[in-house]
Amino acid sequence: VNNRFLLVIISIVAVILVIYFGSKQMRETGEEHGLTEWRFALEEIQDSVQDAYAQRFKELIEEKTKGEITVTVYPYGTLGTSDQLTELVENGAVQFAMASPGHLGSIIPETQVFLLHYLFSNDPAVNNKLLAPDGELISFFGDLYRQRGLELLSFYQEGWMAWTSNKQLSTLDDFRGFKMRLMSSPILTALYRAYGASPTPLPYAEVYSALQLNMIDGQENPVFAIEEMSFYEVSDYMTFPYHAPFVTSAITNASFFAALSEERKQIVKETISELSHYIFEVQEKYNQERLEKIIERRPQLKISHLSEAQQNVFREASASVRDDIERFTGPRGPQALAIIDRELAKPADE
Ligand code: 6CS
Repeated sequence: VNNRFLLVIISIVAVILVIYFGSKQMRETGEEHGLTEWRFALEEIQDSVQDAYAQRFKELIEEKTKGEITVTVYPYGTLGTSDQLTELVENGAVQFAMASPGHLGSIIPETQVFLLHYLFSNDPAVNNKLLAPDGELISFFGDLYRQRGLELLSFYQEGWMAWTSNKQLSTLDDFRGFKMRLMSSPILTALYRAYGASPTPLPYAEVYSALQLNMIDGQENPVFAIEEMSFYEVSDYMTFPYHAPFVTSAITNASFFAALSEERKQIVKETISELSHYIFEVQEKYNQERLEKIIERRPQLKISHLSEAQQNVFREASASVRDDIERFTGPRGPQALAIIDRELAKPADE
């Protein structure tokens, strides 16, 4: 009787293990195991730039696979914070997501080079070329993402970040003791500390109420986000320092991607390449239209642009962080920086 009991227990455990590992495998390897729904998780809400990217991705993938694959888009707030979305892709529960360097510092520290101030060109079209899916940066970072079980599909910009605040921010003096909300990557803390501010990392979803309750004095984000998250309602000033565009990456689970047929891989790559041009135009349009909306809805918001001389003060104050980049990124950070500098120094038509 005892032996029979043991056998039953062993069989039950075996069935549970097979179901568990089978479904894990299926989540990770996708198509070959019959996965016909691809999940795409965003760090932003509906009608954002990331949503426009994912919705177009959905349309193109469903069209190109003749409906064999459906893509379900999960906007911010439905599956977790930015860091949690990256984890969901790492463990295969979600196939695609956006992952921004602002939140990737502890996972892929090298991505923090994108957060340096006054690194990019003043011309967003030049930056778009630098970040293009067929560019050197994608293959360089591709290896680093793969080490984390992630396949890097693309980098793209979502527009210049503006500061919104409860006081005018034009000088280093203005930042003294200023409680600045930042995304979670450590280099951002170092940059704002170099300006004399008191950096406060917080998840995106908590920024509005933190501004409203005066737990923070300001934050930075692209204009479309300032509009759709209503940050302008709880800020008196909006300043354009032209210090950094918001950069993000589109990612997928590496073993899911590796298990796709060559044809499906090609479809994904082709779609990503089409999206590079599309999203550049969308972000320009959204940022422009929503700035108009903000001005209309809150005429008392004081909007200013830092002059070149004012920008230079911040450029110089941020240089110490750039010089110390390896401390934040490890040895491959300076290599990434060298690629960026080299590409940006090339004449425009190359
Ligand atoms: O500030 C943030 O945390 C977020 N900002 C934008 C524009 N997109 C996602 C990101 O997590």
